[in-house]
Amino acid sequence: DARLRPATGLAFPPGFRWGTATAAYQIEGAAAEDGRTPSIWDTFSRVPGKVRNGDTGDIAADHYHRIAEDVALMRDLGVTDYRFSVSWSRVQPGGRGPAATKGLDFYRRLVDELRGAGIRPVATLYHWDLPQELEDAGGWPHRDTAERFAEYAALMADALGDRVATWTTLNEPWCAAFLGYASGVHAPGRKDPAASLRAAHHFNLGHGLAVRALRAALPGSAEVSLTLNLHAVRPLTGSEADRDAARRIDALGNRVFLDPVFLGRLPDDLVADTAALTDWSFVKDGDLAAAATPIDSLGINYYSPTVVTAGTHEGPSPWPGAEGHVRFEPAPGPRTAMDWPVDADGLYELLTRLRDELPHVPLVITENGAAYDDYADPSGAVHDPERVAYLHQHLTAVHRAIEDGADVRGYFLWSLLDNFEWAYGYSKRFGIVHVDFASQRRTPKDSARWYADVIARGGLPD
Ligand code: GBH
Repeated sequence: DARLRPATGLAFPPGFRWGTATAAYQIEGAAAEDGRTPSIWDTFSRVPGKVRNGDTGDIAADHYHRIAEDVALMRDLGVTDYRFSVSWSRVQPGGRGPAATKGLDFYRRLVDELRGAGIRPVATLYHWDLPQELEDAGGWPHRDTAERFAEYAALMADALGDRVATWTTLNEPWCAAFLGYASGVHAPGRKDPAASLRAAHHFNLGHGLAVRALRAALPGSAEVSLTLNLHAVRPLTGSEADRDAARRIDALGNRVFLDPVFLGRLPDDLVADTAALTDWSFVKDGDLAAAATPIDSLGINYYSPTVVTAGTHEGPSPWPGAEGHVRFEPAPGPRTAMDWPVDADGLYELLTRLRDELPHVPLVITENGAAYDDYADPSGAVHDPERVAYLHQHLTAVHRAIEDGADVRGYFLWSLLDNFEWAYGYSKRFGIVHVDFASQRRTPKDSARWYADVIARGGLPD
């Protein structure tokens, strides 16, 4: 490796993967081009009041038409990897049946451009944009959606398996199940806690069936993963009641996915805590074995910790059954523009917990980053000092976890570009590259230069 090693500061292991991350609906635009049919986010973003300012992903960062420019930005950053997601309804309109050639061609061109720039493509199959037709047929609470997802995974492996070796099935099934079907702040906007638990199970099942499909279609060298937004849960005090509140949120936020996927079982306490909502009879023989099909690494998205105490919170909440038992406490300290607390210790806590609980599973930070209101000076340069500080703190926490034995293989910064921030529309900017959404002009921020320097050194400066 010809890279400079830091003379001082914190060096990361050789071969560490340095990346940026995006998602299809957040950047691509071209919502109705080349045969793409609507996803639940196209529908949801048109429901008045659901997305700030009535924003949609119709145009977004117009990435669909700007592959060369956006890959060139990444080449300048020096990233080794790029994590993107595939728009299901672009490659398989309606979510079933034959592939759309033009949709697949777009991803082939993207991947070829990346490989030409020496950047490893990391493809996520599902980043929340279910084809609307599948939602109309019942969505993720409906078992058939898991089967459709596995078919789509097979289709993608056939189409791109010759040039993509790293695959992620789902991004953050917690958000998709509980923000989508329980609190309703994300698409499809349903407020049905019992349905959200069915959705969570069908995500686990769909993930496992997709892993099997990918394994069947791909050469043995393929790496298959799952990305979870694990919650770094802390009880406010050491009291038994607060620790029980933390246990509940750990079950509903973490173990609802970790236990099926890594242990092939449902947490007993989760089943007990949700007994008033469901008897879990939709879990069929063999489902948990399918969910537990071995994977090669676990992706973790981390933004901030979750502090809880015994109490109550209002529904419709994304924590089915916990409303009468748990109160969420704002963590102290500084906040990002999302009003999320800045607390890198939470990332260290998560990584060392996984080191202890899943000692043989390699870990990858598949998202970390922050929204801030950056500002341009008269020369046009875009400054984002808070983002640089946030990234520095969190990479320091990753380094500390690695020193303490966590097997962390890579870090993907969220996000390459300012983009469609879901229910917040374009009002929140997570990019290290500024996007002027009127002109689509890209301007790397100070944080982009900082990240390029980190990558070039293979670690953090002092
Ligand atoms: C990710 O989700 C998504 O994968 C990505 O598409 C998105 O753009 C990015 O993050 C930024 O939002 O109430 O203060 O404890 C983030 C999932 C779940 C993270 C809720 C923050 C609550 C923070 N989010 N969580 S707080």
